[in-house]
Formats: sequence, structure tokens, C-alpha cells
Amino acid sequence: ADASLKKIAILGAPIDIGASQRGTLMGPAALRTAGLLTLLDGLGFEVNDYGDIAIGDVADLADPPPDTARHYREIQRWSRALSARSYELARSGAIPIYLGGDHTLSMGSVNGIARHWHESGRELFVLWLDAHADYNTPATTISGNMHGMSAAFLCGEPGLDGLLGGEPRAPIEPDQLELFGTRSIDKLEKDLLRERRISVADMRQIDEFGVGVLIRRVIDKVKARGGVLHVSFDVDFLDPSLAPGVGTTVPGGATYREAHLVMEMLHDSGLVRSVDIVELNPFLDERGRTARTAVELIGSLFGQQITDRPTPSNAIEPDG
Ligand code: HAR
Ligand code: MN
Ligand code: MN
Ligand code: MN
Repeated sequence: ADASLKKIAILGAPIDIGASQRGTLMGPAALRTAGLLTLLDGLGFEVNDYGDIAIGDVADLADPPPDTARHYREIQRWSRALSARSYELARSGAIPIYLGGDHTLSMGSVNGIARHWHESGRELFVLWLDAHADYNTPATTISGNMHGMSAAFLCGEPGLDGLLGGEPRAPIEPDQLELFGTRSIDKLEKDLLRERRISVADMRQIDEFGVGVLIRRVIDKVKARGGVLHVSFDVDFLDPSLAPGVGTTVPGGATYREAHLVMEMLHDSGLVRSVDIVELNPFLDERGRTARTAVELIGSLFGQQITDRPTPSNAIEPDG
């Protein structure tokens, strides 16, 4: 195995203006507090934490902000800084894990990664684990919230063309995006997804066929095309009973066992080269439950097996 693959690079991006509810800026701290680094270290990775990215010294551009994209200017700063940094991290051969922050994070993180894989001549596939499609543009959005536009931006949809300024834009093809766990799509957004023939494994399909069959389909497609995989994990993919700490919960999400199976199968595929963990809102969480669940799932994504689990400390002690 490639020794550099054992390196993980952690980068936080405390963004919360892409969502309507504030609080995801505390996400990176909560994920660290929930033990993300210790867990990955224990799984045998060399983990480097690069802290949280800062945008204080990014100069503002002068392009006219679209009037249906809220906080465009700030998100432009985050996206430019993240894309540049993400390109460097991907090039270093480490597996970057980006800690959000709302889902606008992916506009920068995935663009930088896509640029790297484009140069390497390998196709990058993006698995979007999310209750939402995030396939709005400034022309289709109802809310104006830019976290609902990130997947569309990454597929090169028009309307945010100046977002990255001078940073090279590296769009993926619509057939390199895989939506998974979807259960809330806006009307015009759905039309656009159909038009682009984007693959959507929605909750209805998950109920009918099971996550095993559907995730296997994604893995087989990526393998057949010699590609690599980025996992964009929006914690609202999970059922709200499991993950209450998000601003945009939608009922009927992935269960504990479904989510772990997805992560375990992705691990076994050996295809995952980068990850986003987004939309965790610690301000809305219940005693760190959502943060701990997200971290545990990242454990499965990086090789923790069900049989490795320690017996819980609340197990009944045998009589002495
Ligand atoms: N589709 C809705 C909108 O555009 C909701 C988007 C919510 N997005 C997230 N991230 N929470 O997936 O406003
Ligand atoms: Mn999302
Ligand atoms: Mn979502
Ligand atoms: Mn293609």
C-alpha cells in the first residue's frame, strides 16, 4: 500500500452564513472535542491537524454579487481560501478531512480537490450524503441560502461564475455526482436534476432496495471508470432522532445501521480520497450526541469494524 495514503490532514472551516440558522461555525471544535483525532490516530493514521482556515487576509473582489445569493461576498472569501488550500492538501498525497461549517464549504474544498485529480488524469466522483440535493442556483433558489447551491456550483451550473475569483475552477460532470439519502428537493431544483440526469438514490429507493445495493452501485461505477471518491457528508443525511444537531432536519433519514454500513462499504472499496463533514450545529445538539455520532461514522469510513467495538462502560458487571 501507498504509505502516503496513511496520512490524514484535518482542516476546519467555521462557516455559518451559508445556512439560515447560525451555529455551524462551532462544528470544527465540536468534532475535535468528540474525539475525531484520537479515533483516527488509533486506527493507525498519521493525523495532522492544520487548525481552522482563516479568511481575514483575503481581499474582497469587485464582481457584482448575485442578488439571490445571501452573504455571497463572505462565502466568496471562504471558497477562494478553501479551494487554494484544498488543492495543496490533495496534492500532498494526504487524505484531507474538512470540518464544517455549513455545506458551502464544499464549493471550495471539492473544487480544489477536483483540480488536483483533473491534473492527475483521474476522474473524481462526489458522493453527496445529504437529505437535500443542494442543486439550486441563484436563478432557482427560494431561500437564497448558498448551502443549497454547492452541488450545482461544483457541476458548473451558471450563476456563481465569479465566486472563485482567480482560483481555477474545476467543475465535475453531472455524471460524477451521486446524491444519496435525498428526501427534500425544491421544485425547480428537481427539474434541473432531471435535465442533467443526475443520479439520485433517494430515501424511497433506499427503503426499497437497501443501502447495500445502492452504495455498491456507486462503488462499482467509480471502479469501472478508474476514478476516486470524495465523500461530502452532510449530517442531516442521518435521521433527526440520531442527529438532532442540525438546522435543517428532515424526517425519514438514514438509520444508525444504514449509515454505518454505507461508511464500512466505502472503506472497504479503498476509493475514498477526501471527506467533508458539514452542517453539524453544536448550538442545536443534545449533549454532543450528533457530534459523537458523526465521529463514530468517520471511524467506520476509516476502517473501524463493528467487531472492534469495546463493550460499553455501562454494561452490567458480573457479580464478583
Ligand atoms: N433546498 C433548500 C434551499 O435551497 C434547502 C437547502 C438546505 N441545505 C442544507 N444542506 N441544509 O443540505 O434553501
Ligand atoms: Mn447539504
Ligand atoms: Mn442537507
Ligand atoms: Mn465524465
